[in-house]
Amino acid sequence: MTDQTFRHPDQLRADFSQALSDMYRTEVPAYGTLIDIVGSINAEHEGIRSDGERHGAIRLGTASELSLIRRVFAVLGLHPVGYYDLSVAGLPVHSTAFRPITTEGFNTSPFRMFTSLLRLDMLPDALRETAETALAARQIISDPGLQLLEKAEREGGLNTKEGEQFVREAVAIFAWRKRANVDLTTYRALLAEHPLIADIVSFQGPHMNHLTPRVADIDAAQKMMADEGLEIKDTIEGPPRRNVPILLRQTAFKALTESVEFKTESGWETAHHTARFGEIEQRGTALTPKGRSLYDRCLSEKDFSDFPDTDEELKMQGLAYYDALGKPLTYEDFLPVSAAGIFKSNLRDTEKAHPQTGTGNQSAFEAALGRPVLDMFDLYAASI
Ligand code: OOG
Ligand code: NI
Repeated sequence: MTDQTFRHPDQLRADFSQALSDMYRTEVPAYGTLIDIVGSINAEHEGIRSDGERHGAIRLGTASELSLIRRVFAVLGLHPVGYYDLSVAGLPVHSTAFRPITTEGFNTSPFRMFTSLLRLDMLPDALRETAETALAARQIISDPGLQLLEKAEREGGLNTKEGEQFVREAVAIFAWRKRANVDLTTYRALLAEHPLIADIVSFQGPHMNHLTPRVADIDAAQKMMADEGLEIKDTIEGPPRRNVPILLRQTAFKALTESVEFKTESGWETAHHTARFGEIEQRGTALTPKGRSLYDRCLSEKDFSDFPDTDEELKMQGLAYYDALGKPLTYEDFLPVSAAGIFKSNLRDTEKAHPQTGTGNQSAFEAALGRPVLDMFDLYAASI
């Protein structure tokens, strides 16, 4: 007899988040150090939702990869929220954040995945063809993974055993693969155009770029990271330290240099790639559209003295969301300017070589995704 009870998507996501963390810990040992630091700080604070709260970041190459990942994530109760245009910062990607959209979902497993898609339209013609050929040659999900995905879609869920297999196959999509998908000359040409392009196009799959535990006090964590000898970014992205934390503050340690094998006519040759790192985040109160425009203005003027810093004022001026009991809502999303800073902290000096910026194309992103992204403000407003 087979088990016909479906494992809940929130539970599958909890399994997925834990398995990704276990994998990343073996792939990027400094991430283990980060987990230990964050664990010791969070143990002294109340109100952090769960020990296991974290987000990941992945970068996809094609529209069909994005639509496939949207389907895989739907089985895990992860839904696309928001459109992030990184081209304004000169980066050839645009993104969304896959995340839970209900309070129960966040309580069971507060996992998010910042998901970027390469803007092939921003590449010069010759390189675009090279990239398209390399990307067309890869299949990022295994055959058993695809069969389970189709079964979940057909039947409306997966039982415990199928769920376990599906989580294994889903995690495998984001594993590091040492062997490149292109030869060294092609890799170097992609790298010369933009390191982000090389990172997305050159490999057999979309390896996870970083995994980010949520910490209760990011300033304390930053200091402990430095004490542990991790090479960290010099600035914390987002708002300054305040009495009432708002939105999101983030910092990262510098990317590792990893060896990669490139195919030659007679075998394999080794070279190095630098892309994967660890990040920490501290989350504060979600802002209303009015609060968000004030934040954006303060950020561009680099002056937060006008931003109220008590719950009473934030509430009275309609700048932040509070629930019926008066408790602040946590910001569950990301910030485009901070995201650009996180991307760039690991792209060394490429800005000078690539000053050209682009414009967003949300409709192309949504066409690739296969559905519109959800509006974060609608979700916050609906949950109070
Ligand atoms: C994503 C960078 C953005 C964040 O936390 O804002 C990001 C990437 O590097 O792929 O993860
Ligand atoms: Ni991140």
